[in-house]
Amino acid sequence: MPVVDGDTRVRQGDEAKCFRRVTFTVPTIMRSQGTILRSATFPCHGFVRFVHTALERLVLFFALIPVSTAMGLSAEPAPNTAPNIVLVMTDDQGYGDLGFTGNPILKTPHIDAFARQSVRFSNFHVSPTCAPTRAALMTGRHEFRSGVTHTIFERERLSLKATTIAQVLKSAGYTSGIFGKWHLGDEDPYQPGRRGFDEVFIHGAGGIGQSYAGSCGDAPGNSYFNPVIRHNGKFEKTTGYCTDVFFDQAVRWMDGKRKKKSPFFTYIALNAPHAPLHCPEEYSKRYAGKGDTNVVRFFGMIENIDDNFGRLLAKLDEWKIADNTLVIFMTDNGGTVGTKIFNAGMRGSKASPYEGGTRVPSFWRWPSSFQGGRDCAALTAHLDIFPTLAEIARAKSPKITLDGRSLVPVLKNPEASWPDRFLFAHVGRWEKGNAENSKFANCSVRNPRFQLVNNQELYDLKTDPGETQNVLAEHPEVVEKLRAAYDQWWKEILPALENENAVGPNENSFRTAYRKQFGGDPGVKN
Ligand SMILES: [Ca+2]
Repeated sequence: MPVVDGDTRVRQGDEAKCFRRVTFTVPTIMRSQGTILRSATFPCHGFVRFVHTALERLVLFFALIPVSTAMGLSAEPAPNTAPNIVLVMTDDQGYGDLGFTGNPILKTPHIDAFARQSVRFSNFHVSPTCAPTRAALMTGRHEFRSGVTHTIFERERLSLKATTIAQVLKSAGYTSGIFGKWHLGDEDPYQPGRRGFDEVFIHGAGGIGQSYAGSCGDAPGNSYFNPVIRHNGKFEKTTGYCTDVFFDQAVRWMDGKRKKKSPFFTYIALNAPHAPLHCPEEYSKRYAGKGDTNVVRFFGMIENIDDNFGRLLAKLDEWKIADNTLVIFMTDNGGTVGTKIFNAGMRGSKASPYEGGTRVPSFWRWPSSFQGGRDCAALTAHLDIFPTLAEIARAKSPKITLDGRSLVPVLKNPEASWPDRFLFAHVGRWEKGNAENSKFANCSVRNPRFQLVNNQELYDLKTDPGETQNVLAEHPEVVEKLRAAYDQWWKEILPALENENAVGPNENSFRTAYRKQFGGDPGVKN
């Protein structure tokens, strides 16, 4: 599978040069009920770009005419305006950490109600840890292809050659905002403001208050209550609990955008309920006596998320934009604290290559386009979000080889044909310099039925979803196919691991920026 990122990047100061070798795909000629019928690819060279742009506008003009109208038939009820997109992703909340999925203690009434209105992907997978999932979500490609093999030590940096979904949506007239956790590089060139996001309201590193050697670290001395947030490059002191702060800002920002009637992409990537387990007392006390201290706080953090999520949905109703807004709820890796209470029968948790490490909830609601209240058992993944959003937004997409595929067919019909596929999971996090020796360390490859773990365990997920019986010896032909796919994949990704020998700065990048803005660290007089 060729990696063509190098042909598609457009960096500041290099734009003219890049335009001469970029190939754009105009994804839509006409559409019917939101489904792209065919696409056309136009090479774009030098002055030809002007002609291309004019042609593209003409094509997009016709693309806005529904097929039924163009053919003189009665108009379909499907919306012609691009939907708003709101993606909420929580941190370290597992599949079982919801009332809807069967948790016996936790109360999540708003997310549960939302799930009942949604298409629910019941076999949806992400990466085993935080930054890797974000890399795959942003690019539609396995995170290793963008150099992300860890959550710290510069190995969380998303390659500057990568194209993000925010960049692609911009081509369709979207404005994008990120609220919460970026975790794909704290140095300025890697920040979301340079990767397609117009509004950036984030903490640093993988969590509020974190600090590691090198670039990865949050504002010095930061905490979950009244956190300092970096807002479009400048630090701001906020008031309140982090999750409330992120939702508040997202709602404020969306309010401004919806008044302008321009489509927006809101990416709310919470740091909660990731440890440290700091929770507003009013929430933790709801679970007093129902688990150990960590469980009590963890569930309290999730119920706080649930209240905020309900508040967000109520705003969409109040603004009368809920019908044409795609809202997605998901989490970023397998369960953590909550698995001791309920893990939905799965083996493994965060940072594990088994089901419990990668299978997460994934609920999608877009009332004006597809019917909710249905389950989809197709083997799906975070990799699929990029092509799905690009198609829904009718965006032009750079000619990139993606690992994901559009979910539009199964959103419209959860029983639609969905060809078999392989999904690859690798926990990464190997010792520096040890990538080549880590091929079979904490990894799995799967198809819709079988999962091969660490090259030596095979599980039949159809008959054994808890992965208790190694049936490797009974299915040599299955093992052979999975191994061949994995070998090919590993061969492809090794050359892309560009961060393995990266050297970070002597000081966390956020700390440097903080000191520059305020003239010193917190509590230090200058
Ligand atoms: Ca996480």
